[in-house]
Amino acid sequence: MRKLVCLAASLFLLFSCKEATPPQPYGAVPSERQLAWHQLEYYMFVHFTVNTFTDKEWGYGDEKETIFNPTALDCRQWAKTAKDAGMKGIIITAKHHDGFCLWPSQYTEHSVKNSPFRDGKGDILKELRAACDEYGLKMGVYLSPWDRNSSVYATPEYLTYYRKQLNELLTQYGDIFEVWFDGANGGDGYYGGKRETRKIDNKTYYDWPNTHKIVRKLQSEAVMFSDAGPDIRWVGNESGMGSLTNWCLLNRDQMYPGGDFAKILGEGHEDGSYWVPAEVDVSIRPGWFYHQTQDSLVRTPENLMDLYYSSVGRNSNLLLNIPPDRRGLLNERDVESLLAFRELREKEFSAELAKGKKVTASDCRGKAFHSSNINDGNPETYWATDDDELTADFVIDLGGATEVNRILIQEYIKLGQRIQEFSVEALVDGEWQKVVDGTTIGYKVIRKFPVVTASKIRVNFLKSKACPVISNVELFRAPGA
Ligand code: FUL
Repeated sequence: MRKLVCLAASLFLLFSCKEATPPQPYGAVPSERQLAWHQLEYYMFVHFTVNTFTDKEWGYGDEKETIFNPTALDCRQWAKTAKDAGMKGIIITAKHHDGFCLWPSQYTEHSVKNSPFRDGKGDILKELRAACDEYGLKMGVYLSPWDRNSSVYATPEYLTYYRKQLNELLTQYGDIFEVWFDGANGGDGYYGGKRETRKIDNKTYYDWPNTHKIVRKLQSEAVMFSDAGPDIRWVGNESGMGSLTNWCLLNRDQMYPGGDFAKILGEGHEDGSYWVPAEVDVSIRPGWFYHQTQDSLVRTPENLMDLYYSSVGRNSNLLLNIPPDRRGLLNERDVESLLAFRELREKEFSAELAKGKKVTASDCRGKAFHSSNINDGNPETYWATDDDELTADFVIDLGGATEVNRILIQEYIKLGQRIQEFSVEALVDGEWQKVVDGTTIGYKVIRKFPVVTASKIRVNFLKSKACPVISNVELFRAPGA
């Protein structure tokens, strides 16, 4: 009898659902290039330079080009590993703080062209491009603004040099998906033999707006990363921790790379006027560059899984650094851990339980926005409530007692990031039990909870800036408790 009443109620809701117009976007929304970036989720960082051969993290800038001598460099091995690991691209340190260039820049002698690598005829960017194309990966570049080798660093002339190098990178190596602007600057360096400390004003020296224009002009689809965007922001730490509350929004106008903003960058700004989502950059080893002494300290697959939850699971992308060793290869230990992490991830998310199950909601904006859109596998359809319904819930009927311990939720971010507070409950033996308390959602959140044997799962949107707009919900029974 109870079942019949429920069926009648849901049929009533379905047919009472009216024709309606879509919700208006709320606040800042992502650009096309940002939407494409969100979907990448997980990609590789490659830190490689003279440091690999001097065992340093920050080269001083006085390293002889001749020390750069990888004996078996193979970008195809990097790309194959990235592909096998389930990553979508590779971002390479074309030039780190030491100023040594992995491509034969025509504007400096401090590059591969004066090293024994490929008898001075080598170009790692070119080799990486070919490897990324072969494996269907995107390619990005890191070009350190701080240059401890350049004699003109800290003068206006350096800016011209920096931009010419950027120009080389953005015109000679095909499509670039992300340009990484690092904010680090420690002051002292070789600087063409002066060996002194050079202070610059992070806010004004680099004239970022005009550098950004170069990127937009030469690679209109590339996103730009820095502490302050303009497209993608640093998450504020290098330990792999995205923030549980994570707005894709930022008041970036007063911010700049190298400023003191780490505390703000995790959460972003709830009232931010620009869409600037967070990227979690973290290394598989304690250092960013390869050091043999750290061979025993490679993150385990389980640890990488934790990183995945604290990055991709918290509305951020994961940029995981795998530093090549002195051979120019990703070390066997790192590769093994990466591939085992992929297997773990596949097992973790292999049993999806929500797809095709009946979903009923407290409110329906109209037929096109019915709650059945949240588990139809189509990211372009979504459930939305009426404009004035800022609190709402939906219930997924699992069709019988089912073990579940993970939930994945996505907002339809083309219409902005709206949810401020949500909770998840499970119906266990006829009683609703709360399993998750949450704040923001955004592109994606994945939350763990102890296994419950539930017949239904209810997601409550408790506070929202504008009517909830949800494109996808998935439930899993991951191995373990
Ligand atoms: C930092 C740099 O100083 C590190 O060496 C590394 O490149 C990291 C990704 O960014 O700011």
